[in-house]
Amino acid sequence: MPLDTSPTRNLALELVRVTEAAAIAAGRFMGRGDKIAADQAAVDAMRMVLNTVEMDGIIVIGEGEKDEAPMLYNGEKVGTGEPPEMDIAVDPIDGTRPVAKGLPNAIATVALAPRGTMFNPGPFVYMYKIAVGPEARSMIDVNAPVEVNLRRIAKVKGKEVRDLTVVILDRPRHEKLIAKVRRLGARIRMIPDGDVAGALMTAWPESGIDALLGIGGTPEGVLAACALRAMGGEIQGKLYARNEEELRRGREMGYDFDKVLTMDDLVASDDVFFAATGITDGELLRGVKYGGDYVRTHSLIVRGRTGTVREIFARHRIEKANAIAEPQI
Ligand code: VTB
Repeated sequence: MPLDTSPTRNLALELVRVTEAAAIAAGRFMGRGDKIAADQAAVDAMRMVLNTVEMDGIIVIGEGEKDEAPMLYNGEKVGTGEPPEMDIAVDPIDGTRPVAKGLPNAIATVALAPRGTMFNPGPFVYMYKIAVGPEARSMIDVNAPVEVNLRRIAKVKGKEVRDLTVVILDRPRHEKLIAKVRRLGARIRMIPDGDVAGALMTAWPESGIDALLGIGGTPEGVLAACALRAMGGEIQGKLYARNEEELRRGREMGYDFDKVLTMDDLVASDDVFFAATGITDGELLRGVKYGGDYVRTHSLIVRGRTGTVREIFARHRIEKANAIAEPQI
């Protein structure tokens, strides 16, 4: 094996430059009310830096179809073309609306895993999700009633259900779920977007978040699985069809909407790398900050094989940051 394919190389250390670039590019658009422009800037910056990473990468999870957003395309080749052969999942901005409005918890994310190991959701954009941190790993079941999951999570954490805090995307489709969680007495942190960050918070003790529940994007599910695999947490998913037509199409294409997607289904390797950089301030990461002659970023990077979680605070020279991100205002 040539040295650069050896498992001792921590690609996450290189990936952080990719998410930093995307965050710096997107950060300029905070509160400017234009989520498409923010996304475009993040996508361009991400592509530029991804192409400098020594790897033979293929985008498997490109995110963007659902929202008709600018995107890195599924099947797009990135990297220098040298080994190792990797699958890539990207979400240049998880939380484009929060960026456009200057709301919390928008992040730029990328994950890598060996070729062929990432779940390919095809055109199916939604899945049920339940995610927890390391303490509650293997206590969850996406098919079980919410009360069963919450009781098990509370028990293993030595708490009451009312001491739990659950992240749920603020969507009309979650009305019943929200009502149930309220009846059970747990606290809810409703988020406008950004369920990758929501899932990661469960594995981040300072966040105070115990679980993520509800239906969110499939790309975000795979990204969260890559990160949680490395951080020792767990996510389970199940594809969600919006209508009969989608269900029929899925079946024709060989997708099983009843199948529980375990961590191994979502990413079938421990050799996974994940990086995220904050765009706007949140529980997990600080957002991009501008000084007179520098830009500051805050990132987290994780590697599955060793489980090392690193936080990286960086100062970038303003000229360099501007070269990455000159918004077309
Ligand atoms: C979530 C969220 C994303 O998509 O996965 C969500 O994390 C699910 O879809 O930031 P809807 O928005 O259609 O409910 C995003 O909001 C991105 O679109």
